[in-house]
Amino acid sequence: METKRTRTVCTGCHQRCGAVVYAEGNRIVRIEGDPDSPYSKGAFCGSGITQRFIHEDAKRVAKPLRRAGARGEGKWEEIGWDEALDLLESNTKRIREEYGPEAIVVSQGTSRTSNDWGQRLKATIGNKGWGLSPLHVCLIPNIMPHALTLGAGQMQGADVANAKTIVLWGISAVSILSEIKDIQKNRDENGAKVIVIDPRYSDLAKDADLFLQIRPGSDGALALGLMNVIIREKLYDVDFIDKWTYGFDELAEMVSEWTPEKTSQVTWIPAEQIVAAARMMGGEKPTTLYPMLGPSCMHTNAVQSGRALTCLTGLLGPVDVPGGFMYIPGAGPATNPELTLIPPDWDFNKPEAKLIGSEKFPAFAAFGNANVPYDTFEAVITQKPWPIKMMVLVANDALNCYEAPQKTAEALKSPNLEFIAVKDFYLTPTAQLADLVLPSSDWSERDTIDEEMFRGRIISSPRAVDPPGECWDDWKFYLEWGKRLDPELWPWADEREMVLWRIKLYHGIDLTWDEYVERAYIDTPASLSAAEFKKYETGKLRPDGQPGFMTPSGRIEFFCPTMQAFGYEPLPVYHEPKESPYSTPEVAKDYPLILTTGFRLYSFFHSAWTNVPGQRELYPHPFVVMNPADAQDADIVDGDWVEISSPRGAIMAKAEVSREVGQGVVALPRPGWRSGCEELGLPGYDWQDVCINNLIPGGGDSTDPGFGTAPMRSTLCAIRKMEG
Ligand SMILES: Nc1nc2c(c(=O)[nH]1)N[C@H]1C(S)=C(S)[C@@H](COP(=O)(O)OP(=O)(O)OC[C@H]3O[C@@H](n4cnc5c(=O)[nH]c(N)nc54)[C@H](O)[C@@H]3O)O[C@H]1N2
Ligand SMILES: Nc1nc2c(c(=O)[nH]1)N[C@H]1C(S)=C(S)[C@@H](COP(=O)(O)OP(=O)(O)OC[C@H]3O[C@@H](n4cnc5c(=O)[nH]c(N)nc54)[C@H](O)[C@@H]3O)O[C@H]1N2
Ligand code: SF4
Ligand SMILES: [Mo]
Repeated sequence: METKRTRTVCTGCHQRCGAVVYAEGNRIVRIEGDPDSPYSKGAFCGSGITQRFIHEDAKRVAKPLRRAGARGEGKWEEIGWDEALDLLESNTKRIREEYGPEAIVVSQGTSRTSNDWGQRLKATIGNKGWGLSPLHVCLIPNIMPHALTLGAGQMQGADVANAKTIVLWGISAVSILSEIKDIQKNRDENGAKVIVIDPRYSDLAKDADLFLQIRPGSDGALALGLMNVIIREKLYDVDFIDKWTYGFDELAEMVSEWTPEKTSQVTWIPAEQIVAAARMMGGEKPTTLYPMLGPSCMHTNAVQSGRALTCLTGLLGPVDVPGGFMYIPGAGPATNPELTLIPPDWDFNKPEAKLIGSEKFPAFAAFGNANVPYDTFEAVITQKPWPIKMMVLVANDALNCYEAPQKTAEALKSPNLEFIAVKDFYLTPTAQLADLVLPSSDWSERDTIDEEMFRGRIISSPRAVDPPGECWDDWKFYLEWGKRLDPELWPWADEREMVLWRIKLYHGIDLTWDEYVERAYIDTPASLSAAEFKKYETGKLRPDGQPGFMTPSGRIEFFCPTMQAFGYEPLPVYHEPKESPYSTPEVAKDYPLILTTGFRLYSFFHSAWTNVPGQRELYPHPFVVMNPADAQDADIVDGDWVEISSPRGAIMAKAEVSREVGQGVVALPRPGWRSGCEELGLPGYDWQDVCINNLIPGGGDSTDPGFGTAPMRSTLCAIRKMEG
């Protein structure tokens, strides 16, 4: 049989590695990394390669399923897409008519390839923004400080290939696999230094020149302590600070109390390491900070920690130079108003915008443009501030995703929800509670386009094989649902037309489908502008063409008046996590260990793929990493089943006893091991028994004050050995 070769893109995670897929008929026979990809340069991981299994898996949902018994009973009837769309259309129209569009909440998990089409669909219903999404914990608390302090539309700006000092701050090797080659090359050829800041001695730490093992949730304090040394030792560029920053004197005064000794007490990092790190960052420049979820996304002090880190970037300036923090105009999340149908001046904080939680968490409404998750599930139960009657969850296993899943479950089981639809690959715990389950196609099976948020380059993504059964990709799903609601807003015949229309709209580039496929990696004005530097001098960062940054003062704002509008201090003040040995010693008596949850593994993407043998074999069981001293205290040895409890609840996992975490700190990885893997004879687990979010508080005062960020990476827990 003839072998067909297709060059496309793996969207198995946010790396977007270039893929070459070989197929015989509709069967994938081989997958390789594409050496021509400007990002991944041929790299490819085991998780991406198991696409072959996912494509063939007979257990995938391959046809729309309508609930046949009671909700959650597990009885289903296969139906066609026409009937499925009839159900969606009639429920959308009825509920919108009776209760208003805000009674319909459409959710979406982490960034996929259809984010902006999802927004268009929501706007077609009458709701603007993201609907529901884990944006309160996933990177947006980090993007907001980048916007406010540095005036940057995007978060990722670390030029690791050219920096002299690279600071990998709460980021894991898993999420930057495709950039590791650049870092290694830079070290080998240019002698670049690498600093890793993490509570875990991670794979990146193993290769670092300096590893700072930080107490979870104290990153803001570390940034202040580093700035203390940098300012005291004058390791900054005086001209740059004078000309391009705002509030330096106030910042300098504030950090003066953050001596290495005080910082050491708060962060648990030895004072001499803090001094050494500050000297390395301030000495061998350009220095580039590469923060991800660790420091400033999943803590009650998330936004202010993010502010402290971005102030450090400003202090270490100049920025927008090779090897520093780069500005990529137009590379932010897809927000073109013509596509999303959200007017550019739309105010998500006004009451008419109808976002649940916007009054309480004004910063989240402004930057997340979405309903606050916990408050939304509560609103389903109470039907206040307004009734919520319908949920459509696309690529979002809500029960495994959001904090306090007990609340999510109560909401999804509530009779108040008159209609629930879930679009996924499998009958996930969330899908099992639905009225309608819609089958989905994966990256090798769809004709769409990469839409990763941060890079600005077009990466074409044609299908290598046809999807099984009646699986539709999310683009087609939004198109067909949209057509039923307002065909004028959805005039395209298919996904290919949508792809080409979008490229024209976003980048002004006219392509035929064949050109799109053939050209593969296409530069756009946005990606090319990344090669221009010091754009703040030439006026290219501001729409008014004036020199300066996109902040109200036109400067990098150490002192940020806008923060006050959201209820925060204008300087990056450090606040202790709301639950910690210092802020709640009474809780720490019963729950003495600091808990960080959710670090990524080489296998699995969030709760997906624990059924896939090629992925599951690396991590057969749920596990928890704990220090030998803590294990010994509790009479636990490596491999024991243990119970991890917090004031919210308890879950179980196998103890992995290791010095990877320091004494007093416990780390639980992200997956929920929800599906069994028959091929390996390994079980699946209920979310009630193993989902890490059972331990995390939701709602009330348990979150970041302006953002609603749940403390997934800094709370308290206890561990005991399980009987038998
Ligand atoms: N405690 C704790 N909780 C966390 C985190 C943490 O670190 N700690 N991380 C948080 C973060 S950053 C995020 S982004 C969220 C992510 O949360 P989610 O994005 O909700 O992740 P999943 O739970 O895997 O659910 C995604 C579902 O989408 C399906 N899927 C995958 N690709 C597609 C597709 O193309 N189309 C469709 N229709 N379905 C698809 C998968 O099978 C899976 O069931 O989790 C958050 N939750
Ligand atoms: N294989 C795989 N890849 C993924 C994902 C996945 O589920 N699986 N998820 C994707 C998504 S949605 C996201 S948002 C990204 C996340 O990407 P990353 O943020 O890079 O990944 P994580 O491993 O979640 O967290 C990074 C590091 O933060 C550390 N950390 C924990 N608590 C703290 C703390 O208090 N301070 C500091 N400084 N560090 C801390 C963890 O130990 C971990 O090493 O990954 C993406 N890539
Ligand atoms: S899953 Fe692996 S191959 Fe696919 S994009 Fe992510 S790192 Fe690349
Ligand atoms: Mo995320």
